[in-house]
Amino acid sequence: MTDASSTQRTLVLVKPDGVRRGLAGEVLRRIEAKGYTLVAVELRRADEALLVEHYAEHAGKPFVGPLVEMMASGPVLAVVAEGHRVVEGFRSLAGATDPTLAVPGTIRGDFGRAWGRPVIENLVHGSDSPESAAREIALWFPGL
Ligand code: IDP
Ligand code: MG
Repeated sequence: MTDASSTQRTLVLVKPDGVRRGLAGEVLRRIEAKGYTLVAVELRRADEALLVEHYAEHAGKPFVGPLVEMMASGPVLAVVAEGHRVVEGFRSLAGATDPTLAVPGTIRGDFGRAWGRPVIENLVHGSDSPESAAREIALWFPGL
């Protein structure tokens, strides 16, 4: 199929814990090995305003302060990946939010664990719907 409906994009972030662990390349490798296309890749530091906007759905939750602080603690690898059903596909590659329970074979299941800190460190972010993806890509890559 070559119609526009077959093309979808998602925003992936290798979070600072993932970059610190040296897993940026591994995450890109898994996205490419699964067959998705990289559209944009940028290593950058996110400022607080961007992160608060990015996590707007979690505003008011007790972990949002520690989450924004953790996300600003070092560089993030921001990635736009493309392919039919890539939003669901990357969520499947990432695994469950809780890295203790994430299934081995997933990024979080293979490389993540609990550290007993106020925010769950789970290495990657992936948009949770096509609507979230459009909103998040516009935030992180306004030029795309
Ligand atoms: P997701 O990243 O799997 O989509 P969300 O529920 O959107 O999970 O939460 C965003 C991020 O906030 C998570 O990836 C994790 O880092 C953190 N987080 C989510 N729930 C909790 C919690 O209950 N305690 C601490 N941190 C959390
Ligand atoms: Mg989410």
